[in-house]
Amino acid sequence: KVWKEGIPGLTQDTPEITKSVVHHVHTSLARQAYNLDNLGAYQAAALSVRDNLLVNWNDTQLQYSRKTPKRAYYLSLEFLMGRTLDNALLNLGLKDKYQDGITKLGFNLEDLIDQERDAGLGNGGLGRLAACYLDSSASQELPVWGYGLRYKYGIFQQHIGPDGSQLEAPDPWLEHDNPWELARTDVTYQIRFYGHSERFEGNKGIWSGGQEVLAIAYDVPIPGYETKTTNNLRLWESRPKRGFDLQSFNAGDYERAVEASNSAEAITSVLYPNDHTTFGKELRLKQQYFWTAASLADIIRRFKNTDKPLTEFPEYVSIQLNDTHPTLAIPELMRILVDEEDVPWDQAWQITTNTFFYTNHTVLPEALEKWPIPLLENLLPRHLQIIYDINLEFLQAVDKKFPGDKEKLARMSLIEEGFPKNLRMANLACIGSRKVNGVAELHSELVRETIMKDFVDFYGVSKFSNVTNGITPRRWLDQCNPGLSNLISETLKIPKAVFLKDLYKLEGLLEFVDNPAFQKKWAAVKQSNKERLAKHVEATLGLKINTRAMFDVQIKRLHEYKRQTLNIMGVIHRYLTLKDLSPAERKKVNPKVVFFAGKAAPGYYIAKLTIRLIVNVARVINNDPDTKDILSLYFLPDYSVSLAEVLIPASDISQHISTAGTEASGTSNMKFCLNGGLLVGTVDGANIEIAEEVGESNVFFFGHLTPAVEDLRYQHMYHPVPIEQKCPPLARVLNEVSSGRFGDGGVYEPLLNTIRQHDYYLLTEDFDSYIRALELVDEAYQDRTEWIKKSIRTTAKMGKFSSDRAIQDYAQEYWNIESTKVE
Ligand code: 26R
Repeated sequence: KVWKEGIPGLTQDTPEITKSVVHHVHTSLARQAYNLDNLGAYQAAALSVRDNLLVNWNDTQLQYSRKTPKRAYYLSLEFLMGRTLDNALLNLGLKDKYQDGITKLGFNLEDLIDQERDAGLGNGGLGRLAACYLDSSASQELPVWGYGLRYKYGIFQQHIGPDGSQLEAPDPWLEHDNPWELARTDVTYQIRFYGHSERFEGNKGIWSGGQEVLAIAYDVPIPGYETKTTNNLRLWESRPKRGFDLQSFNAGDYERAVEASNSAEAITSVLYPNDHTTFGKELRLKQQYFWTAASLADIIRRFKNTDKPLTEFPEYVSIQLNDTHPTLAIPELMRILVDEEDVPWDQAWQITTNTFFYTNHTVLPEALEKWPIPLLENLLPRHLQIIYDINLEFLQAVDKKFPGDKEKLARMSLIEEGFPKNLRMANLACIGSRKVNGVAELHSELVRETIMKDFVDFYGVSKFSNVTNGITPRRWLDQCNPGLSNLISETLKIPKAVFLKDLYKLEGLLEFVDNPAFQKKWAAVKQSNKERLAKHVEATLGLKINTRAMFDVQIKRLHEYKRQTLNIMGVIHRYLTLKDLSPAERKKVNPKVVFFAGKAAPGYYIAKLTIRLIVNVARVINNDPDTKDILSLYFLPDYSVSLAEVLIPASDISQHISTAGTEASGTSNMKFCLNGGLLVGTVDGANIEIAEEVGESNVFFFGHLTPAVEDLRYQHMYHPVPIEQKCPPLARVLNEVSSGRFGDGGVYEPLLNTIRQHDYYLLTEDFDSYIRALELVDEAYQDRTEWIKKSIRTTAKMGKFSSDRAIQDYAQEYWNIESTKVE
């Protein structure tokens, strides 16, 4: 009884809230009101909100342990969470109350929200998807936990140097205490590396020796929207097993002793900033094993607490592999079952293949993970034996089904022949999983027809399906665009919570498409979001932006396949065209502002050169008195989730212009449309499904289709046509760049040559139709009322793209889990 009375409840009234914030100022921060700055006030407010999250977190976890529902675990090397305070307040339904309390304390809640640093533990789409999926799982009361790494440094900070190049700086996001995590120093596991493996009968083995590293759990509460359910994201930190190696220390080798401790800490020190190019670095492989081994040990320990036999493991546990990064979980589970739990090999394989599910996020060949066998042999000797045993059995089965097809065996083998041999992670993920999925219809089809073709023949097509990606409407509508969210609620006469939990409800807006008063309000929200962005850019970069212009936005990682180059060549083309006009003709042109943002992998030379070109083109055209009122260009540095939250609601049109068949899905396309922005895009990824929903007349499509791409590439290879012949307007643009119109032309030659020579991403093939599509955008924007109607229709038809729908699909068709109400 004494215990029960001591358990804290939720802090829900304004007086309680102010009391709790002041309490944290005095105790947790040991500060006082008179010298409290915004940062201190943010920290105290965050701790107060955290108290509320933990009340719900405790109840949720207690419920899970008591009722032992089947659970799902989302293994992702990246969780791109962004900021937490605003989102936590919205999900708890306490934003107004805290606003009130914070005001009473003499602060402004929005200022405090701005103090928070982004948790940038991801590169781009894959990491942000994981974050949206956690929000949707908790919001739908599903027992789902995330497992990842607690990187000391997240995605690097991007600066622009004097010559316009990207410069990278570390992201010390944990510099001030992180109020959103709890260190669980009692939840630790020892993770082995190196050493040697002995084999015994029945495929058993013993792995010993080598080096052991400690994994420490940090828990991040994940609140659902308008529910008590508060799930968990468990992030692992690596530490040396003993402060340092005592043996070396006693032997007088202090340096070596500290070295070992440094190498243990190095494992979770930094997020790898490559996206779509593999590097084969040992430290990355160590990260992957460290994280999968700690997560599995934790999952198995939790399962064992239920006293159920291991044969029932798949009845209680589903594990989703976010891309191939966690694939070592497959041989690791086999190792635990066979070597440590004495489960017979065949039974262990049954358990394993009923537990895992694998999502593929890209078909680009350079992004398919492969690990050199010698590296594995040294780092994880026992796992390599297990992998060879899995492979042998698998290839025997393939040979039985397709006798004598040596080439098929070579393609399907887990091992790629060569010097060195390589382990193909996608093949291992596929054969070790119950199901494999792509992230949009077209992409899933490409998975079945290209990288997984042989596996479809072997297993049958039903193992390979699709779950189209989604985004959480809580963050990507209500939080980033409260004006629009309020307008929708007021128009449909339903509380926000109704459409934020069932996004199909937005269809109600269709009734108001032709209502002039509503159109006016719709346009006013967009306008105020453009002004909010302009204010942000002025405050951070000191630049003044014309908010009466059309805002055209391309924000995503820099990559050749995403074709930011096509966009910048289009901008230059527009600039040259405007220069050719007479002053009188120019007066008639609608002004346009083009925004770019995005990071390039630090070693990706061509992508970095593209940034440099964009920045230097901006410097010229923004200062040209002939055109600066009708065309301007900005590269906003250090793209992040928080910057996206300001940019997306302000966009009139956004660009999703990958070469057909290369962008698996894209998710920002959905975010723009949800916020009433229109798309110009290729027939690729989720663009296709968006157009299916909103109608093709509301999307500006251009470019060749996927089936044509292969043929065109073949032609470029064997029957090249000079660019002057193939695409004269683009040739002119390239020549202007070469000739130094935007600063030293020679610098850009390597970038220009990618287009002139192989043009792998087919800019010369799509340029004309791209320019034509942008002209159609201009024409459509002239008729502002028609444009607003398109915008309303687009938002109204975004129901499908809620991550709630995607998570329901995983829960029902893959994980077989059900929601449980937390009392
Ligand atoms: C192996 C390593 C270098 C690596 C490869 C690829 C690391 C990270 C990636 C990122 C990939 C997998 C990624 O982010 N893919 C994106 O996933 C999004 C969510 O499904 C899609 O919307 C997007 O189209 C796709 O590019």
